[in-house]
Amino acid sequence: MGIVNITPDSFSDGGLYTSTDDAVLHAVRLIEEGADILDIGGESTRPGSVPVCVEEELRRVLPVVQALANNGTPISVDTSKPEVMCATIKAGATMINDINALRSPGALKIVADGGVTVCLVHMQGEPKYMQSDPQYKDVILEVKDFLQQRIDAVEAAGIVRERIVIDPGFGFGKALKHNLKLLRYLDQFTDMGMPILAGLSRKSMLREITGNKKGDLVSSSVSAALLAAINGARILRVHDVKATKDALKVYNAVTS
Ligand code: 8Y7
Repeated sequence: MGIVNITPDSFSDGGLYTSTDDAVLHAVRLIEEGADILDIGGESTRPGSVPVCVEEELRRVLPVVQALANNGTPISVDTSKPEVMCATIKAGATMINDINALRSPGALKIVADGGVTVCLVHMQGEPKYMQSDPQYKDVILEVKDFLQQRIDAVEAAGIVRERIVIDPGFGFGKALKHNLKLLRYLDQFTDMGMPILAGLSRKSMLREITGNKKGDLVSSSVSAALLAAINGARILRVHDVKATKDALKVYNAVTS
């Protein structure tokens, strides 16, 4: 799964490219690099980030989904807002990637009625404060319990099992030790019976481990993605599609 982040327009008048053009060009490049799914997002959910309103998120995301939908590569939309889910599903998105796990009022029904896939992500707290002091007694058990509760709610709303993906939510209200434990024991999520998605790409835990700066996290991201795959992840949410595919080719060659 290749990440397409849409940033605010840096220049909406007179610039060569708008954020829409930039995002579409980037998406096409990720497809060429071998992405099987694109994850399109218009609101930063990084730790400490501040939410944007529905209108602004739609203004960023919808034209990009419209440009890319129905071209053969499935489109996932990274959003927690029911209005954004509804509009992008109508425009052809086939997956909703929700770090809030469809807890926003109305979200369950929109995804059920749309017949699309959902990725349920675990998060402790909310993006603004989630990294201040995350606490767990048993991180694996607590994340599994939360995901099982959300699976139950999602199934009760009429979303079939075949359309549910689970994600422990690396970095979402987790200290380094929690992230490491989740990655090490990721295979303990396989008995929940749903495909596991892992998002580790360029996350701050990799900065903590390597001591590297933001611009120097490709090798550590690929390593983490490969470990996640070995431990049972079926979908890898990454910025560096080509590098990650190369690592997976080596893994597949050795194991097949
Ligand atoms: C994840 C994610 C982000 C993740 C899923 C970042 C939107 C933060 N991380 N979605 N989104 N899983 N499913 O650093 O780990 O990319 S945003």
